[in-house]
Amino acid sequence: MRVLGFGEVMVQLNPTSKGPLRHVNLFEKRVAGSEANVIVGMSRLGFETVFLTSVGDDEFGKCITSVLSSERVETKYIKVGKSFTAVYFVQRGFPVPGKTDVFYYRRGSAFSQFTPDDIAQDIFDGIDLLFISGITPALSESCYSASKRMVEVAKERNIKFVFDTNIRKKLLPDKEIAIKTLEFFIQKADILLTGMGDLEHMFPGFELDTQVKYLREFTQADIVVVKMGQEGSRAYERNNLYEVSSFKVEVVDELGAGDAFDAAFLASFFSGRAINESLLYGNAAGAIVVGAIGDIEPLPNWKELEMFISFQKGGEGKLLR
Ligand code: KDG
Repeated sequence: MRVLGFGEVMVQLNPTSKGPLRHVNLFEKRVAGSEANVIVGMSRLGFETVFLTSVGDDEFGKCITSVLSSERVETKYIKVGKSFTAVYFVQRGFPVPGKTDVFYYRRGSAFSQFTPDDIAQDIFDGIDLLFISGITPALSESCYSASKRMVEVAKERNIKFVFDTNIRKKLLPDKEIAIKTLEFFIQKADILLTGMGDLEHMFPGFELDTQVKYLREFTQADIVVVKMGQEGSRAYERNNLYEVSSFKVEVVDELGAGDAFDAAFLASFFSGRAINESLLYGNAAGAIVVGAIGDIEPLPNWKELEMFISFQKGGEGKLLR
């Protein structure tokens, strides 16, 4: 199965210490971006992957392309744009201990200028699945139009479309604008992924089941998956509800957990596993990724997922090495 992802990839500057950035002196440089994280995750789980983005004609752009290609992601469609490669800084453990904040330097970036005309038509050849998240259409008007065109072409070609609402409050602070920006994608998704924070942003103050009911009114998706962090995950089919609880682990870096979940859930589901088993693998991948720094680096392969799950199921006495 061949999977295509579309979105912005950034250089992440992640501090080596916690606290307000004004007092942080050392940062580690990594590559991250929600959609690319998912695609790398699926590549590690054995899927053929292709990524469409635009980077600047600069050192960070070269770094991004090289990281993706080292993960066996097809990078030949990556456009080198006229503007710069986006960067973001992470602030860890402040002002809410255990939580992470991000500061973007991405407005006007090479990717934010991506237009529908930048989509090579042959990129869809042989593709079975398109993955986009709510970050991409929120970046600029041209990114919105390009995302929409991607979905339209996918639909014309009977390619399955998976959408993660993935709301970033810094990009979509207003509830009405969030819904308006995401509506088309929510509607067209064959599988819709979301999280409790996203649902609360779109439908504040309602019970989870009611929020999902409202979301369902917008979508044709057969499955709506809700990531619930420490509480696990759920999948709503039209007439069935599945729930799998989370694994309890120490959180080192919460960034990228949702993307890891998506990658492992989708990889499991499209490899023919049952929905509840796919939720379990998604939860496991999320737990593995929060246990180490970086979005892409700790994404697990099948062997690592199995090893993690087996240890969690009381395998403490087992030898790891
Ligand atoms: O999913 C984790 C990402 O949020 C992050 O690392 C960067 O893609 C990103 C974004 O737009 O926030």
